[in-house]
Amino acid sequence: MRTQWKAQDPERPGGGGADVERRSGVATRTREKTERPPRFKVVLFNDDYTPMEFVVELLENVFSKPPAEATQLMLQIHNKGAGVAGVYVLEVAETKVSTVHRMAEERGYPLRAGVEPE
Ligand code: TYC
Repeated sequence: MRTQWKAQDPERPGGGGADVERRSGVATRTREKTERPPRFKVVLFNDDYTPMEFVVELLENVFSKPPAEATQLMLQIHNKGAGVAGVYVLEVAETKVSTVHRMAEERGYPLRAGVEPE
């Protein structure tokens, strides 16, 4: 039977997981629930030169949209000026934007995408 426990020991009776800070004299308790990381929208912008088929292909291959949904979304961006291609944690959203810009530039298209908080 253990009778000596370090303050942060996860096996310490009544302690551990939601550890109590004892050194400062202020009782604080860390949250047991993990915060959901913030999400970011990847927005695609309309332009007059990028072919519709290329935007549909991007929405299918980079944003994993089924073909019918990709076509609808492309038309919505075409008609309204912009649209949300997907929602991701920041690092993934930024990578999607880089991929869109690289693929468009490779073909000489001016397509632009951006990230904004959800
Ligand atoms: N407006 C383009 C065209 O008529 C199509 C297009 C749609 C371009 C969506 C960009 O994000 C875009 N060829």
